[in-house]
Amino acid sequence: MALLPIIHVPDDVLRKTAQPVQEVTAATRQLLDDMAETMYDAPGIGLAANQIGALERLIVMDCGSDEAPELWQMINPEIIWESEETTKLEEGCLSIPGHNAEVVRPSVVRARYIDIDGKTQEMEADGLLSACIQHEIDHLNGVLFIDHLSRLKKGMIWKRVLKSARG
Ligand code: K1U
Ligand code: ZN
Repeated sequence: MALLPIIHVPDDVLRKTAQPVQEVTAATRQLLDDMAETMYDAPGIGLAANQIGALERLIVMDCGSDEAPELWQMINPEIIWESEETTKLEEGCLSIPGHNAEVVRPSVVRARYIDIDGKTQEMEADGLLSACIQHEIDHLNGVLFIDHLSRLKKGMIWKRVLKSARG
């Protein structure tokens, strides 16, 4: 297992589209394990491959508790259904540290993905897990949570981000 450096905005890799994984190999499983270790160490509840500079469609999530962890490791995840009902939830991002904001997203989603054994699976998520899987799949498409905010709110965060990036 290895800890991987997490990439921060305004790095271009966070705006790139990750490519589908063609074959689940030992290297895929190793990368997912390294991503899980990196997510737990951060600490965070999710991590997408773009955030560690790998443009492959891989995500990890754990919205469980310390007593009952619930690790998800997904290959080529996609949303196949989303509810019309929406929920506003506060989000953070390990690639935009120190800037949280409320984001409105579909309350419930159904996702299809490939598991670490190469099997196609489906799952349904609500609450924090729903926001998290949508946030992580956004990363794979080069989308950040601030893109869901008003121009005013996004502009305020972006100004502060660029100021701290300049040092
Ligand atoms: O993808 C990421 O940047 C990870 C991000 C995921 C996320 C958080 C909140 C809503 C949707 C998606 C994070 O994990 S930010 C850190 C965080 O949420 C957290 C940190 C410590 C304890 C509990 C949560
Ligand atoms: Zn993020």
